[in-house]
Formats: sequence, C-alpha cells, structure tokens
Amino acid sequence: MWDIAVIGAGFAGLHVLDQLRRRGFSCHAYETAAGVGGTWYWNRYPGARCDVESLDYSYLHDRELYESWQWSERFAGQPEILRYAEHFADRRGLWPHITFGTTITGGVFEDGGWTLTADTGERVRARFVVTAVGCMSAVHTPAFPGLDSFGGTVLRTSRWPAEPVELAGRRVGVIGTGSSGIQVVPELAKEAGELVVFQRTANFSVPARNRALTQAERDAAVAGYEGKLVAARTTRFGHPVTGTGRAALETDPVERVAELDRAWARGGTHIVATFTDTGRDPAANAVLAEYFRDRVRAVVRDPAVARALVPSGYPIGTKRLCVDDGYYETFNLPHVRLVDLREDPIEEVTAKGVRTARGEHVLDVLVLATGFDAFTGALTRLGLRGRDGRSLEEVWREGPRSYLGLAVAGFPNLFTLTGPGSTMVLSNVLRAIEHHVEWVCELLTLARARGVTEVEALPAAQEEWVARVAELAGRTLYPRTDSYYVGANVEGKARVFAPFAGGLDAYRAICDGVAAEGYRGFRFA
Ligand code: N01
Repeated sequence: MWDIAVIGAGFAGLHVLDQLRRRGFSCHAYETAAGVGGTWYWNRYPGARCDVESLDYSYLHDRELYESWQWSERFAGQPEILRYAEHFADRRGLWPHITFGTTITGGVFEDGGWTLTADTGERVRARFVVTAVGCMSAVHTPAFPGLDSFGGTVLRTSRWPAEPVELAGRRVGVIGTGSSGIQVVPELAKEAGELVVFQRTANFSVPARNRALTQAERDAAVAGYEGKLVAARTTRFGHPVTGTGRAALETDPVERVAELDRAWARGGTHIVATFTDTGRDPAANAVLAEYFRDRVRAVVRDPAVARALVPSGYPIGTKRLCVDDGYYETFNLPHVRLVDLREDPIEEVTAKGVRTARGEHVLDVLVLATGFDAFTGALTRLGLRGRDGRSLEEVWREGPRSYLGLAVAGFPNLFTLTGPGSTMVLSNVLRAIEHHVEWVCELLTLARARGVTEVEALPAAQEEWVARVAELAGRTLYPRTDSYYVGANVEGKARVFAPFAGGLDAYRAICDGVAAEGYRGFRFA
C-alpha cells in the first residue's frame, strides 16, 4: 500500500508528488495523458496561450528552479508551458513515479485506506489520496443533435491532436466563443478557406499585446523573486495587480477613459482591476463594459457583425474575461463569417455541416470550443465513494460541499488540490497550487509524526465553509450571470458559485489559522 496516491500529473500533481517524495512518503501518481502537463498537455489548439504573464505563471517555491527557466514571451504559448512542466519533471526525477495512460474511474475507502480502480484494470491501494485533477479538465460536449452523423472531422480545442491538422483551404466551423474559441479563431482564419464562427454569447475580450520578453525583464523578475514570494501571500490574486486604487464612479469621466486607454494599451486582464468598484457596483461595471463595447465597434467594420460581437446583458467580469490576439479584426476578413446563435440557433449537426434556423453551413471541419464541466466534473468523474458508500457525484448533486476546498466530510484521507471552495481560477492558479501543496504536505507530515492514520473534515466545519463561500459570492456580481462559474453551461448541474471569492491572501490566512489551531475542523484518528 502506498502512503499516498496522487491523481493527475499537471502542475499540481507534479509539485505534490515531488514534495511528498522529499518528505519521505511512498507515493505514486496516475495520469490519463501520455505525458505530464495537464491542461497544457491537452489544450494544444493553435493559439493556446496563458492569460497570466509567464514570469508569474511559474513555480516560485524553489529559487533555483525559478532561475533555471527563461520564458521567451510575455504570455507563453502552450508548447512552451508544456516544456516547462516537462523541465520540472526532469529536474525532480518524477517520470518513474507516474503511471501514464491510466484514468482512475473508481475508489472506495475501506480498511483504513483507499482502493482505487483504473480503466486499465489496475487496482491501487493507498492510505491517502491527493487529487490534482484541475479545475477545467473535464471536457463538456453539449448534446448537439446529429453530432455523430457529421461526415467531416470533429476537433475539440481541449483535445487537439498533437500531430499537425491540415486546414489549408478547408471550410471550418467553430462553436464556442469563450477563451478557447477566441484564441483559436484568429489562428484558424490564417489557414482555413472559409471560417464560420457560431456564437451563442458575445464575450468581453481584451488584447493580450503579447511580445518577446527582454533579458532585462527576465533579470528583473529574478531580482524581484523575494517580492514575488511576499505577493503570493499578501495579494488577492497571488501576484500584484496594479490599478488606480480609485473608484470608477468617483473618477472624472475623461480621466477614467484615459486610465482605461492606458490599461488597454498595456493589454491583459489587469484592466478589470483599474478601478476598485467595477466588480461589485453595477453602475461602475456598466462604465467598464461600455468602454469594451466601444473598442469592438472601433475595430469591426460591418455594423451588423459589430452589433452581434458587442457583449450585453451581463456584467463584465462575471464570465471569465478573454484575452485575444486579433480576435475582432478577424471578422473583417472576407472569408470569416459570424453566426449569431441568439438570432439563428443551431438545430442540428448534419452529415455535411451545421444546420441553423436559417440554413445549412457546409463544413469540412467542426471545432468544438464548448468548454468544461468546470470545478467539480473532474472530481465527480473519479467515481470515489465515501465512508457511507455514496459517491462524490451523489453527495454534490446540489452543489459542491467541501472544507477549505481541500477536503470533503465523509471522504476520509482525501485531499482535493484546487478543489471547489478554494480560490481556483479567481487567483493565479500556480500560487493556489503551491499554497495547497505546502499546506496539505504539512498536515500529512504532522499526521505521520503523530501516528494518525485517518484525517477527515468534520461536517460542521464544512457547513460553515460552504456558507462562507456562498456569502462571499453573494457580495460579488458573479452569480448574476450564466457561466461555468455557476455551472450554468452543463445541463442539469446545480447552480452554485463554487470558488472562494475572498482572495488568495484571505484564503491563505484562514488556512494558516486552521493549521495554527491544530487543524481545526478536522478529525484525526
Ligand atoms: O470554455 P467556456 P473555454 N451551443 O465555457 C459555448 C480557461 N482557459 O474552453 O457563453 C452553443 O468559457 C459557450 O456559450 P455561452 C479559462 O479559465 C484559459 O473557452 O455558454 N454554444 C461559450 O462561448 C476559461 O474561462 C485560456 O452562451 C455553446 C463556449 O462554448 C476556461 O478555460 C484559454 C454551447 C464555452 O466557453 C474555459 O474556456 C482557454 C451550446 N450548446 C481556456 N455550449 C487562457 O489562459 C457551450 N457553448 C487564455
């Protein structure tokens, strides 16, 4: 029996595997993919790129590691981030400790440990299980009637083939205009003979202004390493985001636009933090949203297309802000068409293409950029059953319930890195991962020292946490919008805003307090 089984070999899985091994635990990781990297292994679509700056989207827990890697661009692309994950696995000698091509599909807690079963038939015994399955890894394919009958090629952004895809001159359709769709569309337009973009909801998107990093910038990041460690503890996102510190509604309108122009010119998501009130005050939010709409209108030449691309009906920021590289400009190209599904909904996928209410769009390739069963899907799909035999899927039917996002009452000896109820995608996920790994490893080390063989979240502590997460969400504008943040993109999923919205700094302080009080809210046996 392993001391600990780790599920997943993305950034969280690799880090926890390494830290546990350093502490002398016997442990092993299981991974569906044929390699490490998680999100960055699977999402190989053209244009896939991180929306957090590379110098912050890096492990920080080891200075030598931080200095060992030279990012080439301000926002790294998928191939480079995947190489970074491989670099980490190489440096730490992790490859022999991971079984690839193996998906955990079931698990029961029995005889003081977990028995996991895999799709390969393998059975794994481990005292503890740490899941590192990601927030955005369970692919969700909407039930488009006729999808199986399509005679061309169906590609998913989230499962893009590693080998090159021949698109030159072909008729390509893309369903979905979230972060993935908005990134892939400009790239597909460079090759496709014809490109049809099927949009259900127009999204807010900001230009990335990606560019090569200079050596001076890389050196400055290394020189600022200690400051980054401090920021990981003391900032809301785990890295500094510099706004004006003023409320939009208390700023002179001319000055307000000038500030937003500066942020727009810099590029990236930090623009939403320009003013302090846009995340909570609908009137301030409306000012920011209108600024974005004006930017779309300024770029897109056809007024009807511009109207369809202009987002409306929900506050900016309540769906994840997208970051693009020439997305709106793409719609000025003669071979690119937008289909507004609000006016012209999809009726079915046919052998030849996609039929909407107004007619059939003949396609050779259909790209699905339709998103994920976010936050919970990757966990519920593990088929884990707790102490009373009920599955996580049953227990979470009305929404996820966890303690700190890291443990679930009734599921002893299970820790869920970046689980629902932690900050997840509301912070720099690498900073959240490093925090969770450190915190869980400390707990496991203490448990071992005390001869503890069972650790479990107490129901009362969990209820208190769930209420706190809900209360914090209620202070934001997020719950007002249909998005994966509230599970609205998956038919039948409970509508619950899953992330902890209080900021990574506050979250860490709470976790520190829990640990300082002898892991308050946990039962040790
Ligand atoms: O998924 P999404 P994503 N008919 O759920 C549409 C991270 N990420 O893969 O908005 C028609 O955001 C859906 O429409 P609607 C990042 O956290 C990061 O793009 O539900 N359309 C939407 O347009 C991101 O937020 C990066 O009306 C349907 C799209 O599909 C998260 O992953 C890059 C439909 C899904 O958008 C997920 O992004 C990529 C239907 N039945 C991803 N069902 C970066 O770092 C869904 N849609 C930059």
